[in-house]
Amino acid sequence: MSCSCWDDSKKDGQILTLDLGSNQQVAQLKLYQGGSGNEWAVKRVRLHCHESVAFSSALSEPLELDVSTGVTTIDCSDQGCTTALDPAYYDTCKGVGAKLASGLAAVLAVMLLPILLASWSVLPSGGDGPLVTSTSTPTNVVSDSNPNICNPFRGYRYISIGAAGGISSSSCYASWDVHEVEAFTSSGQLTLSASSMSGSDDGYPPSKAVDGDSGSFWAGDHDVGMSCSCWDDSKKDGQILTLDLGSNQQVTQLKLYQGGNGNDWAVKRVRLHCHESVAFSSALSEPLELEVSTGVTTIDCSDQGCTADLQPAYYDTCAGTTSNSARVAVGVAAAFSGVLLL
Ligand SMILES: [Ca+2]
Repeated sequence: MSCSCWDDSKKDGQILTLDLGSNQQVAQLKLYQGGSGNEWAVKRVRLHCHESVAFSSALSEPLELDVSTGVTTIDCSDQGCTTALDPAYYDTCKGVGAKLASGLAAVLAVMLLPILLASWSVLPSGGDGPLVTSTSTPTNVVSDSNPNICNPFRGYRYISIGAAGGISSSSCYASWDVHEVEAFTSSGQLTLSASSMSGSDDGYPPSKAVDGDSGSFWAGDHDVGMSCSCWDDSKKDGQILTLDLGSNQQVTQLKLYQGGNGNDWAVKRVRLHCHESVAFSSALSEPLELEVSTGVTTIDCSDQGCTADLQPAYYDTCAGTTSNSARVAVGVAAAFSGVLLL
């Protein structure tokens, strides 16, 4: 975190998540750092609002604001957020104070509010309904400098795959199994390493998802509960696997292997997140959400967006029915990231 080796890819590289216990309308947040002269205080933070432990960049863009080395009081209302800094803003990297902080934060929040409202208005209303296609409307595209839908072809170091639909196992506390993930560029297959911020079942670490053996698998933490019997959309990204490509790579193809026909621990839908640091940075891109096969899902990406091929065809793990919507899923995924490239 030192200014001596800081670059912006480290934003969200250290991140603290607060659990409010339940959905709460927060009127004030107070952040206490070590105070004037403290060498471990940052000058700027990002606030992320989310409904599940893992980041959900579909829910909101982060609010980025300058903070005090001492106490920063962030007051929020339906008009946005403003800050009061005590002591005043101090540039921890340059060692100088400035007075721009509170005004800037207020402007930022007000500018972001219409964007947040636009995002919320197209969120699924709950349950496990059809894929939400309305998020492909260009309302989420703010400007060239702002995020759009994750497209691994654009070149990122990390791709996270989050569960976005339940598994057929009837036990609520059963977890998602990912047997293997492969990633390719125009030069060939990449060597991947994997981790999970949502935890793992003992004996089934994330490395099992990238070991070249489609028989071995990563099993997510059972505490999240992926079963259709207790699924709700707040669990999207509740189990998530992060792939490290080693360096920034333009991925042309991703292959996701689940346990196959009849496997009780396969999900019917996933979210892809593209990011530059291990912790999610929702400023980089919205997730690409798509239906997947219980077997092998091949996701091809180009500068036109991504399409998916499902072998076997899409099976609704919650309803227990196979449908022709595999083709729909392909179309939706294509439109989904294609429209947002405009
Ligand atoms: Ca494996």
